[in-house]
Amino acid sequence: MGPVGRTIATGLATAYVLSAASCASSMATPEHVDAAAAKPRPQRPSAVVVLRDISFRPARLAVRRGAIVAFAWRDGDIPHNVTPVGRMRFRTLATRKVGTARVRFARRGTFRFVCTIHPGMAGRVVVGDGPVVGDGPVVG
Ligand SMILES: [Cu+2]
Repeated sequence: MGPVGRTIATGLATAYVLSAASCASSMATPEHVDAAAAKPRPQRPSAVVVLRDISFRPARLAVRRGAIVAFAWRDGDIPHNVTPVGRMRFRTLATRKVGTARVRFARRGTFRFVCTIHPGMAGRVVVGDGPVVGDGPVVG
């Protein structure tokens, strides 16, 4: 696993920690985690969506307004893109096989997206202000 892979693995672990903390206690804030990490990374993602097995994992994700979501391509030789559909849009992430791309969600609402190459490969990010919105754990 190279440096990039390690970075993603760390991001994933952080996302799961934040997710678990949100369920267990409102005392555990993302600020505490960031302070412990002590890494100056302004674009640090709050959550990671992995593109693997011709699917977005997780396919549904709820985040707080302003959260940065990293999309990580991890499907070997199978290319994917992230193309917004519906009323709420964000920038299209072009077709690729490797790497990551970060998106900051500054507005509230449900952002739906698909991979235009693979029918049925779809996901959504629900952005809100409250402790729980949408139908997934809140992170970021
Ligand atoms: Cu695809």
